[in-house]
Amino acid sequence: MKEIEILSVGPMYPASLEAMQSDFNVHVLWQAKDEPALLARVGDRIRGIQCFGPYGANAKLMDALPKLEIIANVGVGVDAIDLDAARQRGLTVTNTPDVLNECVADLAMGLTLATLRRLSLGDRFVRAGSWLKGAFPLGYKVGGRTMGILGYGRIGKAIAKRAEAFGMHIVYHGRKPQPGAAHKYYAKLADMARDCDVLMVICPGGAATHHIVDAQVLEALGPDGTLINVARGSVVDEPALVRALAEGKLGAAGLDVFEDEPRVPEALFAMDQVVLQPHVGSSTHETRKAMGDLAVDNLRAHFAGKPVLTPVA
Ligand code: 8YV
Repeated sequence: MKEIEILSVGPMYPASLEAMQSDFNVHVLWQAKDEPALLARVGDRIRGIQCFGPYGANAKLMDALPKLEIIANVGVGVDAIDLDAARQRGLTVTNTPDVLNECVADLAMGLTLATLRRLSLGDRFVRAGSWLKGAFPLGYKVGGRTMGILGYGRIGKAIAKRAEAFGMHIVYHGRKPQPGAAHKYYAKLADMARDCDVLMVICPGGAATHHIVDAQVLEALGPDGTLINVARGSVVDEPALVRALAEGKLGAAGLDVFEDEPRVPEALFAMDQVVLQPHVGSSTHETRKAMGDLAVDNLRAHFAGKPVLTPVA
């Protein structure tokens, strides 16, 4: 397959990149000093793209690659890929579901614990020598609280399993109730927010979920409520979130994702009730390798004339 030319538009795990480079002729756009020059030079020979999360593919890029057949994303979320444009051009799009469920769910639970038990603040307290001057303020018990899961898919269920092991009670909201689900369904997000202590955001990003966690939902979650977002920043109205936290209308937040990454609203930096992470849900050696390898396997299958392993519907 060495004659097949692939464009790598975003970083991937080094061992997976090496595997892709050993099978294909890979042009690494994200390492190029002059991206337009690279595109102009190789664009009309590229048959596959490998993306990564926010490094997606828009219609303009697809137009610059007239022989493009497949877009293989490293990541489950495909909101940075223009799926309509891909469909119109008859392109195959793949992602990397399942292999990241456990690590994203671990981080979701970690943020829940860190926020309720104030772990980051406690760490800062000890380092600053403040313990010598007095006791650390109390946190909140995890067990017995209700977690409302927005997006009861594969990762949502992996989070539910962990939260239940910590003694939490689970409810969920999505477009429709899931047959045979073990947990109570809410048709309205604001109703679930009113009834839960921790709102866990783990639904896909994109137009359909843009700002569905708005000021009304945040106020329903309330001054004793905690928002955790490990999905996409676009799902939450970020200015409304900052306002609700500043005004005490929302209790606390644990955030791994933001609307304009890597830019994070500076107002959050001074808030002790907020735990911040740099979009690291899937960032472990094991999972990033599994994601990269799956993307490469999708490319291999496609160019061998076989069905791809994990197509995006
Ligand atoms: C990636 C993710 O870390 O799979 C996804 O959709 O959000 C993560 O696994 C992310 O895309 C990189 O920023």
